[in-house]
Amino acid sequence: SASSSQDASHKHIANVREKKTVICIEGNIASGKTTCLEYFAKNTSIEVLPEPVSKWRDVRGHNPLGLMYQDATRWGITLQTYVQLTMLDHHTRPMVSPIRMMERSIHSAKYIFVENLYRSGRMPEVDYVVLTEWFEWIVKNMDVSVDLIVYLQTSPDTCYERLKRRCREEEKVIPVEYLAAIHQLYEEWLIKQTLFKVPSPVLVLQADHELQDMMEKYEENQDRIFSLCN
Ligand code: DCP
Repeated sequence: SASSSQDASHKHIANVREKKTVICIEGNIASGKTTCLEYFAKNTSIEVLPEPVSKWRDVRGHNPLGLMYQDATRWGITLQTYVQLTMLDHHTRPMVSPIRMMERSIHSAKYIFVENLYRSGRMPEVDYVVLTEWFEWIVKNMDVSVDLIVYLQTSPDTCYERLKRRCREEEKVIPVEYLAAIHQLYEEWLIKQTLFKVPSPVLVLQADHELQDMMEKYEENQDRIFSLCN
């Protein structure tokens, strides 16, 4: 009806007008993004949004993350459609503080994870195309802009060790080759910048160090991070 389409366009304008500074923490699986977010949640007053992985493991009693790791060809689009929705939700939420820090982004969901499923032959082209249409519509019509990407750069072997140590049930099937493929895509996207559009400046932090050293590194870089996104 006319009134509901008016409502929809009103929502769009509200979404686009809101001024916000958004920092995304990017990096491989088990690269230490959660620790980084915890540091900033504890030591600063910025808004911190962790990745909604608990939702991906339980949406009304279903576990699309687990299903994807069991049969990526069948369930990849199911998980990635839901990831895209939960990321859109994070990007468009009203700001409660002038600076927001997010774990990953709608951009890496598409450019890294969907791309990896497709390139490795585990996502049918029709699924890839439908997700791409959704993604492009969102980028065009919604504000999913980012002001700074902090890239936690690790070696796939480090991530593999951390992954085994944390022992998340769904992830037991992940081989080091999978982490190497994700790493390669991250490097092409954020370092070589040959893959897809990079939505913001990138700060690279070497993140192979132990937890305590990483905490110090975040402290050392805190001012730099905030000044880069002004
Ligand atoms: N995942 C996926 N597709 C996406 C995003 C994530 O398949 N678009 C998967 C990869 C992991 C799980 O979801 O198995 C959780 O994501 P992360 O690895 O980003 O979260 P972590 O908890 O591993 O991050 P970190 O260890 O860096 O804190």
